[in-house]
Amino acid sequence: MFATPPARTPTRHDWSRAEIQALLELPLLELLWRAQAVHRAANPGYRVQLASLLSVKTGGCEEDCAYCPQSMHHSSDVAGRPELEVEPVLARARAAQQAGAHRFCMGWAWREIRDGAPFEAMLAMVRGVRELGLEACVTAGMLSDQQAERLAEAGLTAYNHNLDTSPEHYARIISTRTYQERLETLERVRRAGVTLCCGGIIGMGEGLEDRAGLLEVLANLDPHPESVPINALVAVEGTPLEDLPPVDPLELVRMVATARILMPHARVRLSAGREQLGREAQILCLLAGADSIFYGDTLLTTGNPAVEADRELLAAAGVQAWEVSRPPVGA
Ligand code: SAM
Ligand code: DTB
Ligand code: SF4
Repeated sequence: MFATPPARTPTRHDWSRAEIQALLELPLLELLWRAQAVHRAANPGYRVQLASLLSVKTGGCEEDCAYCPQSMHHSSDVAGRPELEVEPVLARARAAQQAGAHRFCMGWAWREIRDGAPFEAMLAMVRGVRELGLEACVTAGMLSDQQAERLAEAGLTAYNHNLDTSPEHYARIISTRTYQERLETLERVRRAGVTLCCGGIIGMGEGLEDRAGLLEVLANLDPHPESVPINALVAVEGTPLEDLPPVDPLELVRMVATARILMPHARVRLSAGREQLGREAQILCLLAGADSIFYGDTLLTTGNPAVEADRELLAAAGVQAWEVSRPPVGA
């Protein structure tokens, strides 16, 4: 006799914006209670996944994303540094693994992936990260079907490509590529059989209806993205959004909780902006159903809490990280 597998929590792909906005506006404790109920049913044996980030190609990007310090359109354009080579990237992946990371995410400040030596290097990095036993994620802008297929062959676990905000607010944030192009990139990644990491940012001057609008597009993708990063804007000097006030931490908690209710089985990743959050607000995000964080003291170009601080955070919350099989030091 085979044991019956546990029933999956039903998932919907027909959410209306009004329904989502009503969730975002629930009394906070009611929202948290509902998110916890969904989370506990969908993700028994809750553990937090630690994902480390590395910027392989930094700065000088031709896109004009208003939040991004790597855009060449802004005075913040971070000091362009030479693109990292395969071996140093794999050394960083090994170090992240030693520190306890389970996923290694590599970023390129590109509008789209170009063929040639940098793409071959990207494929070698993906193969190397997978050989270590880590999940490998790449974020590098738009791609072709063929590039997506080659990344899949190299063993890529996930491709990160965010929708960032609602279709309506989007034009106020980015003019150099369309929402539709982003959706097409997501489709290509799906077709190639690579899992999707797709989320957005709050704190970019959007209204509640825009937050609901972003979640509406994400939750109505079928299947849902396997990973949903929820970022709070890191307002970097020199970007057009530099003067925006920080988001109220409880707004981030609401966003995480609503994402959890809408996408019960997705990994909801508490992403940029954690340095501005207190310990208690981060614990509320975990309670709301976040089951992953970026781990390591830098995101791509901006800061993130130190590894020790995150270990203390998880200990204070009484939450365990995923177990990682670590290769011997020096391997
Ligand atoms: N160039 C690629 C792209 O745009 O897809 C990959 C790198 S890009 C930096 C990855 C994501 O980081 C963006 O889509 C955005 O959601 C997030 N991001 C960038 N700057 C941010 C900021 N200042 N605050 C919060 N999130 C940010
Ligand atoms: C995501 O949604 N957030 C991460 C990851 N995916 C690539 C990036 C955050 C970047 C924050 C600004 C910076 O460090 O440059
Ligand atoms: Fe370029 Fe990505 Fe930054 Fe936009 S978010 S400017 S595409 S690196």
